[in-house]
Amino acid sequence: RKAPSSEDNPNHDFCEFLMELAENERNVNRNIHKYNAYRKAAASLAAHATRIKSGKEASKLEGVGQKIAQKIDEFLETGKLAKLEKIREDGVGPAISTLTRVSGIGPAKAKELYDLGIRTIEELKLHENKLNHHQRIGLKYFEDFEKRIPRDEIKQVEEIISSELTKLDKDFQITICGSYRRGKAESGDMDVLITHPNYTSDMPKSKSEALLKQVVSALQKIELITDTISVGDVKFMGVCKPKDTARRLDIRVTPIDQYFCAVLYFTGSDMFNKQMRAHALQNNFTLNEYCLRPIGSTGVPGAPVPISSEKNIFEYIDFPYKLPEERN
Ligand code: DCP
Ligand code: MG
Ligand code: MN
Repeated sequence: RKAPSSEDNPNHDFCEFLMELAENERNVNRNIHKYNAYRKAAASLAAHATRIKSGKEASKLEGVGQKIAQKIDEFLETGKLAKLEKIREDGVGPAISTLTRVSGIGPAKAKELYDLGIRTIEELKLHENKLNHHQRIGLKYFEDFEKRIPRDEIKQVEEIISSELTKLDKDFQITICGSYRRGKAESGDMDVLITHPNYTSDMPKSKSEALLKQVVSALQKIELITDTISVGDVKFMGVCKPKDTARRLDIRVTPIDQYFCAVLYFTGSDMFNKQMRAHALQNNFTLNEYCLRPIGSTGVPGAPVPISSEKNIFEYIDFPYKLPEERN
């Protein structure tokens, strides 16, 4: 599937205005239904191989209803959308979109800041006291976090982490997940999954917490990790700086017997995960980042089924196997 804004998508201008309308629904009106509806229509148009010539033609696509068809006609006739012009002029949506570019700032927080008169990143820098720890780090590295991470750099970090962990214990296993595992040329952050054969799900969470601490400390020591946003018993969120640019780094620890469900979840994409979980439910299974469980006739999930590979999860729920590259 092509990205809605990709230049080689013959309908990219329609997709762009739909995505802008979507953002506005989420950020200003807090209407997730309309947000999803616009995004779905944009995805349909992006998947369509030829240039759409009218609203009527567009309305044949999945997720494109009468209202969106009218907007396509208006855009084809006038080259713009009155609704969008108004949104841009009003300025609330664009200001909120700007503020939500800071890691840790969601639409609600952005609206709160907007109501305090803060409109731009420059103005936000004068009001750091309004931000929590995560948001301050987001602001501190604002420019760096906007930069995409090339595959090569992630590969180098993988090698560094792998060699550090081997020094701690040769049995540590690491897998870089997220968009990197899906084969993307560039990623927004690095998603590192760690497991160890001696750590199983029947052990207390303190075991996971200790492993995570050990890993994070080692990476701080070599000055790869520079900041911690948050750290719990299974998840670290923070910052690493392999070269000149600071990068967002997520680390998860999983028990060895939950590794395949963890790797599947952490590889994503988030849309793919939603699809696959819905498919699992249709086949009377419940799937999450920990395990796959059959749902009995009473509607209660049973014990987790044993899983021998990622593919095995697809087999249980009768879902055609997809390579990581195909999970977008
Ligand atoms: N994930 C999910 N649902 C969420 C957030 C994450 O299922 N709400 C899963 C699927 C994601 C994976 O975790 O692919 C990693 O999350 P990221 O936010 O790092 O997303 P990606 O790695 O897919 O993309 P990016 O390149 O932007 O980091
Ligand atoms: Mg990622
Ligand atoms: Mn991530």
